[in-house]
Amino acid sequence: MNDNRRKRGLCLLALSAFVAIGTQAQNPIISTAFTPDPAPFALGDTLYLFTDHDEDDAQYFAMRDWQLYSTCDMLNWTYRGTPLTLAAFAWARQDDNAWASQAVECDGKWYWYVAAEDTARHLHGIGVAVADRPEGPYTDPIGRPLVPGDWGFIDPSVFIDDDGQAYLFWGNNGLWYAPLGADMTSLAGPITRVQTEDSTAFGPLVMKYDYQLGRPTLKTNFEEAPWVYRRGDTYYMEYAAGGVPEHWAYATADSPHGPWHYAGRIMDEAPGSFTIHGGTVEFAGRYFLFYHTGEGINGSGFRRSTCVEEYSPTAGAIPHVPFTREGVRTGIRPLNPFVRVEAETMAAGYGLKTDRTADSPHYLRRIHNGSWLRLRDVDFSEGAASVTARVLPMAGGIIDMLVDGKSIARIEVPSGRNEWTDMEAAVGDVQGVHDLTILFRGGDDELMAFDWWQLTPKP
Ligand code: FUB
Repeated sequence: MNDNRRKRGLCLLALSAFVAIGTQAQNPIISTAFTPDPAPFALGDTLYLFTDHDEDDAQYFAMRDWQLYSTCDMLNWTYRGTPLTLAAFAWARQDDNAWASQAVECDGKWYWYVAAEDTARHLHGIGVAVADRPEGPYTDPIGRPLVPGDWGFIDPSVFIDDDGQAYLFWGNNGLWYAPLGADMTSLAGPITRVQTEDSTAFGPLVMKYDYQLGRPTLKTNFEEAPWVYRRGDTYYMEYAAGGVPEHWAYATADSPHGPWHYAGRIMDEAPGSFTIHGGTVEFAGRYFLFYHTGEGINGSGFRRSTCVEEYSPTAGAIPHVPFTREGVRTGIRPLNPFVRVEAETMAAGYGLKTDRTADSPHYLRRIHNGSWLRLRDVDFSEGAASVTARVLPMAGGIIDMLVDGKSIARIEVPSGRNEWTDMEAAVGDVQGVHDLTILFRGGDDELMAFDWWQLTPKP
């Protein structure tokens, strides 16, 4: 293929992604990496999103580390690094088994519970890593699995009750729980197996293949991925149900010890993915349900992406929540561009990757001709005089900032300096709240890396 045809092909691909994703489209909410098994945690005005990580070329479960994102507005998401890898767990098999996780803050410390393969048992068990900040650094304080490997010991969900007692739930085709010690890194009581082969507790039994028995058998509707929380006096357990492909269901109880009562289906089978995993979080007085699908660009059942929907419970009941492209329609607050905005903050994007480190600064990389990102609800206020962007020039190119399809600023990045540089450009007339698209243009090679940008207000 000659150069012009290839360039035209690339531009058409970028344009079709732009059109397909649409102006308001939110889902999937992360486009720079695959982000299965989302586990949100709200603290103050920030919602942290802990996710697993499917490799870009995964053909089966290929998961080596865990990632962190955050938002203050529910529209724009910032990559906060890859703070935890299998290397933190000396007892774990160091290949592709960094499975589902959940993190919580408790008394100023962050506890991240993960499933990884216990080398002593050749089965997944559950580990815990601790940090002073959500971004880490995380260390394994006990140097062994908190829950040693066994059949079905995956998908930890941590829950702290109103009286301060924390519990760890987990399980695949079986559900177990145990109280956690005050240190959050020990078990404070025996492991209890919950009776899940009960249709009033977790929904009608279904035919599934039993790997231990080696044949299909009538089994629990509870598949995996418990997600436990309390609202008022009611305890909720959301979970992946029905065998594969999974749908999302829930049960309620009057106590964390049960008995659980099946309460219904929340979501249908996830498009493009035989698994579904996530959970509800309350943030800024609103309810958001996170889950994953295989619908990201180049997505599949092993390359899954986080999505989110908003819903309103009715008298404590969770409604059936449909999958949408739009996701969250109304943000919590507009984005302030007059303070430094990380380049890795976006509502949607195409043709971009982030670094894969725990240590900031984080930045956007693999920027090519036609790569773009979009921010929602940017508050230009009374207008901006100029924009500063910190970039690492490579082949060089243009950063074009567009509002309502019109260019408001054009930052020309020269080629070849290969050191972080602050570039400036004038900003045209724009006031009030608008979506902002940042489009990168240039030649065939990698154009630059991009760290942050910031507007200066009109004097
Ligand atoms: O991501 C690996 C596994 O797939 C999780 O542990 C399950 O919940 C399913 O999402």
